[in-house]
Amino acid sequence: MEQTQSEKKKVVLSLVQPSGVPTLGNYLGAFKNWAGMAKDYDCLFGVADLHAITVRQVPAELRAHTLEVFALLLALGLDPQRETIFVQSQVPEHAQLAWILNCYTQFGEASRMTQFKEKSQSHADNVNVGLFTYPALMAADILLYQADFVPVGEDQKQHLELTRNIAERMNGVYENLFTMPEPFIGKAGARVMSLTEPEKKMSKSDPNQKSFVSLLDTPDVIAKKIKSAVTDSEARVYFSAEKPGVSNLMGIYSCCTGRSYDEIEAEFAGKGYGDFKAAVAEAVVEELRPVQERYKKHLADKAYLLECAAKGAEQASRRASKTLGKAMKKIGFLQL
Ligand code: ATP
Ligand code: LTN
Repeated sequence: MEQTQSEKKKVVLSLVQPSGVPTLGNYLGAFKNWAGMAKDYDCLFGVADLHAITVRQVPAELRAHTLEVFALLLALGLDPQRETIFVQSQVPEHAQLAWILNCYTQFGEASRMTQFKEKSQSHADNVNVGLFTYPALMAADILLYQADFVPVGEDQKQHLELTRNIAERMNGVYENLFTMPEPFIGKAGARVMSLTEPEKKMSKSDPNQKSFVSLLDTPDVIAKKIKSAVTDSEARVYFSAEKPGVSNLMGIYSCCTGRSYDEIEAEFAGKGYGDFKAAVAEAVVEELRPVQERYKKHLADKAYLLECAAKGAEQASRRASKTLGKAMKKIGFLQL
């Protein structure tokens, strides 16, 4: 009975790049939803290390960040006994299906990806082909597991749309190959902006440390970063497109406390940015405290992390190989 029920559960999948220590943006935009979905869905979560090398990485740092992000996934409350938690490079089917999907992705549609355009500018010295075909690898991540829902921040919506186009195109040729995935973008925290340039999204690979709150920052550092966040000269707390800095801090405060923008405006009526920023900092510290405590515990136990990663890779590969085999057969590759 249990078995049949779990088989019927909808499949949820999402990955995060080990391109640095995850930020408050990753947490509010994605991770916070992940832990909540684990109970009701058949969930797979992964560390997208293949994606991370589209930008030059220092080998020792890539290895360390991969383990750190893995530990963070466990710290969110995800359970490796229940969810499949894996490292992308350990599951070769991802790279294999990605090649196939590359051949069903049009040059024009890949050229329209905002992330490609942005990263080509921010890494102008290394505009590699991997950066360009990044969305085909992401589509492979998703389609391999026949995912129904993909919880991501708003910045990934365009990649999801491309994934759907590829799936639809291939299903048109090879009936019933892939499940059509839906993005799952939580309202709160869908786009947390940089603290220093609030027109840009908060990003863990931003070279300016002050632009993001890392999930591992101490309470002191969090308070300092929020205190120095860019605001404006009109010292009044209200939400407006003309006040991106203050509006971003209100969004963060709202996510951490559950209060609406109206309630926040009322709370800080007649008060300046000093009081407001102190309250935001405290709310962020409290929000992250339990995750940080569990994270430190997990990171101290490398043997356990490696054991979980090995188990996750095996489970993921078993599932992924079914879809890959089906695709290879339908496309016409020789069957042995
Ligand atoms: P990088 O800085 O290396 O590009 P990233 O932090 O932007 O990395 P990922 O690590 O791949 O990107 O993101 C993991 C998840 O966090 C994704 O679902 C993404 O949509 C979400 N996310 C990333 N940045 C933000 C943000 N500023 N606000 C909300 N969600 C975000
Ligand atoms: N591209 C995503 C990370 C990512 C992902 C995925 C998210 C890689 N593969 C599959 C969801 C599903 C990013 O940069 N945020």
